[in-house]
Order: sequence, then C-alpha cells, then structure tokens
Amino acid sequence: MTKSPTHHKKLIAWVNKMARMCQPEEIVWIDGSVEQKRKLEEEAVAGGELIPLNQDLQPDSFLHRTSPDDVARTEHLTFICTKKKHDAGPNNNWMSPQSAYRKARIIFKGAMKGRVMYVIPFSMGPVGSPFSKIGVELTDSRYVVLNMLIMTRAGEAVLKQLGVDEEFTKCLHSKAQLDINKRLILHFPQDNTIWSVGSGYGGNVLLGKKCLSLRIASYIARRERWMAEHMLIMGVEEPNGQIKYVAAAFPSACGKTNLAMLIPPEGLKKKGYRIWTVGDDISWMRVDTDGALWAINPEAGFFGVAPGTNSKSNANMVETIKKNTIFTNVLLKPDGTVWWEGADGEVPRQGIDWRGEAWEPGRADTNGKPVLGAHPNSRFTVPIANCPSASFRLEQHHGVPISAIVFGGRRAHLAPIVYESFNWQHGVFIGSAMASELTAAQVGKLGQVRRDPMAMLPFCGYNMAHYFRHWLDMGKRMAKQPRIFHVNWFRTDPHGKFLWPGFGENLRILEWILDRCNNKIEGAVETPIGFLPKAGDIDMTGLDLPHGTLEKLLTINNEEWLEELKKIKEFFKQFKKDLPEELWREYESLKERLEK
Ligand code: OXD
Ligand code: MN
Repeated sequence: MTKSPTHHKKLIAWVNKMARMCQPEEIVWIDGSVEQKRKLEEEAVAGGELIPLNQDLQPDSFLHRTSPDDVARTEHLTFICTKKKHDAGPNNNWMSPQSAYRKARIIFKGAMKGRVMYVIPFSMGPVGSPFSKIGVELTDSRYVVLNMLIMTRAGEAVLKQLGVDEEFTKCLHSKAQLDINKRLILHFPQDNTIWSVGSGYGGNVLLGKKCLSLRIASYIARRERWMAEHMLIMGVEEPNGQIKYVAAAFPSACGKTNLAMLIPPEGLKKKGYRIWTVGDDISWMRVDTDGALWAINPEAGFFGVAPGTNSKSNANMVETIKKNTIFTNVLLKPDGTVWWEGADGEVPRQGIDWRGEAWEPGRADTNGKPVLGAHPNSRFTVPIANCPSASFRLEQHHGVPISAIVFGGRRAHLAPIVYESFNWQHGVFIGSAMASELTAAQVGKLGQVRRDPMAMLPFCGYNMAHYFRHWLDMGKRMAKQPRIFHVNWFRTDPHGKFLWPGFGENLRILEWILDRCNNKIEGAVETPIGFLPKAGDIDMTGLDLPHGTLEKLLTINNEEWLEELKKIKEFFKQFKKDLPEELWREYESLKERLEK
C-alpha cells in the first residue's frame, strides 16, 4: 500500500492496517530532515493551520489556534483499557480493551479521507540510550508532526534504531471532526498501544508526552523495575563546582517549569550557584550499577504555559521562546508578534485573540467577564536546546544521578516551606498524601484541596496502590537512596498574601536540601511530620522578609495536621486491601506523633 523506508515487518503491517481503517489519501514517512520540516510548515501555512510570525522579531515561529472546546487535556475522556478493571485502579477511568477499540474504530473509520497520514518514528530519550523507548505516531495533523519534531527525537535515526524487529509503542491519532462528543484518549498498556481521536490539543495528541512517557511508561516501568514520573530535573551547581541533581514533582500550576530554570538571586549567584535545566515535566529514573538513582528527561522540548511567563517569573524561558517556537492560542499583535496576559511590556492596544477575533483591552463578554487575549492554558512548544540554562548532559545516555526527590503542593496553610522525610518509606508516604489547593483560576471551591499523589493522579497508567508498592520496592533496590523532601512555596498570611517571594528565592530552600544531602548541616528540628530546618540554616542574605516570616513558614500546627490525616485516610481507603500496609503504618505513626 505504501513505499516504506523500513524493513520492520510488524511496523509496516500495522501502518497498513491503520491506513485501511482511516483511509488517508496518502502516507508520508517523517524523516527528520530540515527540508521536510520546511515543506510541512509551508503546507501548514497554506492550509491555515499555522500563522507565520514576524520573521525578524520572532524568527522561525508560528501561531496555531485550536477549536475553542479543545484547549486542555480532557481527563473525563481519557481511559486506561486493561482487561481487568482492577488493574486500572480507582484512580483511572476504565474501559475494556474490546469495547474501547470498538467505540474508537467507529470514529477512526474513514477519518483521514482526503488527508495525509504522517508516520512519525520517535524516540523518548536519546536515540539508543538504555533508558529510551521508541514510539511511532500516525497522525493526520501537520501541527502534531511539527510539534513532535520539537518535543521528541524523530525521524530516520529512530527507524534505524528500530531495526527489523525492535519493540515500539503504537500511537494512532486522528483529528477526525475535532468533535468533543467523538473524542477519546485511550491507553492499552497490555498492547503497548495508544489511540487518540477527535482532539488537536497537545496533551491529548502529542502522544509521546503524557500518554507514552507517563501513562504507558509508568506501566512498563513497574514491569521493568524503573520509574516514570511527573517530575522536573534540575542540576544545582554548588560553589565548589559540583553539580547535584534534584527531581521534583508538583501538580499543575505550581511552577515546575519556572523552578527548573530559576535564576539564582544575587547573593547566591555570588556564592557560586548556577542552575542547569535537564527537564521541566517528565523524569525516567533507574537504579544504575553504582546503586544510585539516575534520571533522564525523555523529552527534547518544552510544552509550557504562556500566561504569566515574563522576565521576572522566568527570564530563561523568555529567552528560550524568542525563536523556533510554535505558539498555541495566544494573542496575535498587529506587528506579527504574540502576547499573553502577564507577558513583558505593555498590554497591546489591539490584536486578534486566541479565538481569532478582534481584541482590545477592557472588553467584557455578555456576562461582564473580561475577554482574555490568550487562553489561560495557551502554550508554546520549543526545543530545550534554546534554553540558556539547558544542561550539557541532556544527550548523555546514562542521564544524571539524583541526590534529592522533592514533592510539593499549593497549600495556603498546613505545610511548612520545607521538611525532610525520616527515610524512604516515610518519603513515599509523604508523596502518596500529596495535595494541592484549587486557585481562583480553576473551577471548584477556592481553597478546596485535591489529592494528587506524586502529582501523578491523571498520569499513572495503572492502579495507584500498586504504584505506591512499586515506589516502596524501588527504594529497596537502591544502595544510595536519594533523600525525600516536601516543599510549599504558597503559604499565606491571614490576609491571603504569600509569605514567601518564590521564583529565584526558592534556591535558598534548595541549598538547605542539598546541604542536608551532603551532610553539610549539623542537625535539624525533629517534628512529628519530619525534619525542619533551623531558621538560621536558611541563607537569607539579601532577602528582606518582615520579622518573623521565616519562623511562620517553618511552623506546624498539630491540630491542622490531625484534620489533614482524616482526609488522607478517606483517600487511602478507596484503595482497599491493595494499599501497602507500610503506608497505613506510616499513617498511624504520624497520628501518634501528632497526638503526643
Ligand atoms: C500538564 C502539562 O498538564 O505538563 O501537566 O501540560
Ligand atoms: Mn505536566
């Protein structure tokens, strides 16, 4: 049916089978060449999928608009399709593979008529690294192809790596009619397969990202004894020139991307600190022969949230997205550059908003709500290589050794700015009990707490109770376990004002974390929830906080924690007998310590 550049029989057979179902007009294999990329860009511009930006001010960059009801991940349409419901767990929507394939087949049938089916061989992780996994995505969207060329290593080198019989994840995507009523994001971990139909939004369609690198990878990782986590990876260069690596998990909208590339405040910069960004979203980690935990970022690009990105919140990202960037759902200015709420510079006097309509500041909709220029979840896709703080170890096949694992959430009260677990098992308990508060920008009651263990709730491809067990087991396999910490940048005063300035200042807390890992700090305050810093051990040079603020950030209230424990218990109970006994034991000992 198609002339293919590979002798991988299974791959060819699968491509042909999917093509028979989707009925594209043509099949095009993505080779990763600049010429092919340019041609696709030209076609996308001609077809209206991409708008070229001002090539002098934002070279090699484009704007894309999705349909207005296709702007975010659709968790209620996302399913884990294992034979047994129990394997998907109470944390996932479940469908049987048989019924999922049947439902989706109806939508996929003839969905690519009159369109091209692109075949994208891609590698998550450096091509050929023992960490890496290969996927092949079939899609009828040029936007997807161009984004995948940024987010992954794609093309001929990957096909070569696949050889004639290597394993790969079968990823099928079609925009179909972009109809939310005919949208499904299906994962078949037992078939190493992903089917996504009816959406054009990144998180639903760049199948290497959440679908493969987290949901499918977490399932494979458990079997193969490694870890696929929703974590940034950053290198902190210490004054002695050594670089220590930290992996950190935070739920959405808690500033993972900003933390991964923070700029040290003056005092710490002078001391000799510098940050190296390895990744902002996903970490694949395995125990190496030295008994330590090593990590790679399987991605090659950032798919970041635009609103709020500016020189104060993230100067490195502002630099990164000056070129080679695909923007999605931001505002287009008359000079052919883009803008979003919270961007640098003045608010433009006019523009075309993310829906493609004329926009000016101060406009309100029929309900009196301000009309935004950019969608709150508008995005940019850009190569990591553009980032001034990009780590020089990004392409290293063995990744980087992890000294500390950091969990975090948005808690106005309760959690102190930082605390350290007593040991690995206690750290796993802390991760499993993670939670974050909804902000005014989100649907739901302000301050309402949503539990999000290890920030993996929407991304764990199997029963989360088994995932907790896997975390406990992994700890036992490490001769040199990373230490586990919890941070909270979001504690507020009684007027709702943040106590901690955040951003670059967060390095002061990371410094304490790494000093603990390096055994450079004599002692810490032992509390019921874990070890807290002595206030004098956080370097506050150059940061003028009102008297007593740091002490407030380091207090814990036993009554509040006992209330929190009740919620943790409710959350744990849904896993019934599957929840590891060790986590109940941690729960009970914490309760005892708090009641003392
Ligand atoms: C997310 C993302 O939704 O990284 O977590 O896009
Ligand atoms: Mn994410």
